[in-house]
Amino acid sequence: MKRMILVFSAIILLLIIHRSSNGADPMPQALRVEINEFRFTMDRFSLEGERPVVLTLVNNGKMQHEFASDLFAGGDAEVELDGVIVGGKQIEEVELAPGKSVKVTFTPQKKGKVDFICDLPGHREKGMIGSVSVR
Ligand SMILES: [Cu+2]
Repeated sequence: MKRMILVFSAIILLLIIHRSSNGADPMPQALRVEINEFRFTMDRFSLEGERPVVLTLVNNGKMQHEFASDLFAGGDAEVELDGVIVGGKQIEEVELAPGKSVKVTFTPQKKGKVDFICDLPGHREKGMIGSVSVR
């Protein structure tokens, strides 16, 4: 009986190891980008393609800013603000009022370098540009 329990626990252990290593439910990549006048605090970063990303954007500035990018292209994205979640395809930009933060969940579809900018008039020219490299 003792032996059976031992074999049984070994099987359970193997199942657990197998589950955590087969990549069926990968841990999302968490990322936080703060925004102010006129920059993104993190303007260069890399992500793994085809693995979910939770991107938190925080507008610490005194003006409206946005995060516009092709990074979200080609897949589903979910935007969460104040407990409200809006999902959809073809999200191109997220605009934030001063003091607001938002969570964008998406999975990068294409590998390579993708830029992001604040597309409000004059903001990109003042330095609101960055790039992500998707591996
Ligand atoms: Cu801006």
